[in-house]
Amino acid sequence: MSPHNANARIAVVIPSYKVTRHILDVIAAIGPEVERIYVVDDRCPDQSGQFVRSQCSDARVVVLENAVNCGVGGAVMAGYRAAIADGMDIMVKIDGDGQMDPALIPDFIGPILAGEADYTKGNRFYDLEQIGAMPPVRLFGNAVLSLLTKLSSGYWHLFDPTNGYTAIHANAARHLPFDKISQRYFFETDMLFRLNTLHAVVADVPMDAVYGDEVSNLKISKIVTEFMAKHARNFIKRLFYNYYLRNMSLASIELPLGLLMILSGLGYGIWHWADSARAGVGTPAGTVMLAAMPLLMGVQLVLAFLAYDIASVPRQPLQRKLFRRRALRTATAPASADTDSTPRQDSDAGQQHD
Ligand SMILES: Nc1nc2c(ncn2[C@@H]2O[C@H](COP(=O)(O)OP(=O)(O)OP(=O)(O)O)[C@@H](O)[C@H]2O)c(=O)[nH]1
Ligand SMILES: [Mg+2]
Repeated sequence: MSPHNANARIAVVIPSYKVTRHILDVIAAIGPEVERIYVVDDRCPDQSGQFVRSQCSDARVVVLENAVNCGVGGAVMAGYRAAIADGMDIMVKIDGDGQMDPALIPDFIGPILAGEADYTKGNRFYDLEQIGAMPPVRLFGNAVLSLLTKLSSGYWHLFDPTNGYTAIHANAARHLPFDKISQRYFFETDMLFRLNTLHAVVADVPMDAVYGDEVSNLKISKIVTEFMAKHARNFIKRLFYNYYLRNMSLASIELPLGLLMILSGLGYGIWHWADSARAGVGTPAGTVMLAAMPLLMGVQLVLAFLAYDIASVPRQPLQRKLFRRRALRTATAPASADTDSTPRQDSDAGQQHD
C-alpha cells in the first residue's frame, strides 16, 4: 500500500470481556469502509466469542479466542497479529462496551491514510461543553496521567493518554515488540512509549465520550502505584535511549548538570541555614549567594532540557520512511519478496531495548 492509498485494507479489533450486552450493537454500527472485524474473546466468563459466533451474521467478523485472560492489551495485540498476518493495512481498536462510536472510524484512519500519522488516538478534551459533563474525578485523574505520560512517552502534544479508541498503521505495528508491551491497564500508555522508541508520529483525534450503562471494571486505587512505577521506568528508559544510547546533544548534559546544581545548591543552603539558625546568627549574604546561584542555574538547565525534549516530538511518519525504503528496495532488487511481511527486522525503524 502506498502511504496515500485510499484502497487501504481497514480492520477493527474489538477486545471482548463481559460485553455481551453491547457487542452486537457495536459490530452493527461499523461502516462499510471496514473489511474485517476481529472480535477477541479474552477468556471472557460470559463467552463473548461464542455469543458473537452464534448471534452475529456479519461476514466480516472473525472471532479469536485467547487461551488465558490477558487483559485489554493482550486481546488487542492478538487482534493486531491476526490482522497483520491477513495483510490488513490499518487496525482500529474499539472497545466492546459501546463507549466508542464506530461512526468515528473515518476520523481515526484519515490522518494515517493521508500519511500524516502512524497512530491516532482519541482525545475527549477538545470540546469544553463535553469536559463540563465529565465526572470531576475523571478530569483530575486524566490531567495527572496526561502529565506523567508526556514525560514517560515523550509525546508532549498529546492529551487523554488512556483513551482506548486508537488506530495504527500496520507498518508501525509490525515493528512493535508485542511481547514486551504491558497487557493490562497500562497498555495504551505503554504503546505510546514504544511508538516513541520507533519515532512514530502520533496524532490526537477529537471525540465525544459516551458514558452509558456499562459496568466499569476499573479500580483506580488498585492501579495507582503500578502506574507510577511503570511511568518512572519508561521515563528513565526513554532518557537513556534518546539522550545517551542513540543520540547525544546539549540536552544530554543539561539534565544531569541541572539536577546536580539543584541538589548541591539546596544541600549547601539547607546545611548553612541550619548552622546559622543553631548559632542564632544571620546567614552571610555570600553564603546565600553560593546556595541560590547553583539552584537558579540548575532550574534553568532543567527547563532548557525540557524545552529540547518538547521540541523533539517525532514529526516524520514512520510509514513514509518505510514505504520509501521498500520502494527503493523493490526498484533495485525486483526479484526479492516484499520484506514488509517479516515482523520487526527493519533496523531503520528504531531499535528496541529493554
Ligand atoms: N476489564 C477487562 N476488560 C478487558 C479484558 N480483556 C479485554 N477487555 C476489553 O477491553 C475493553 C476495555 O475495558 P474496560 O473495562 O471497558 O476499560 P475502560 O473502558 O478503560 O474503563 P471503563 O470506564 O470502566 O469502561 C473492553 O472492550 C473490554 O471488553 C480484561 O481482562 N478485563
Ligand atoms: Mg470501557
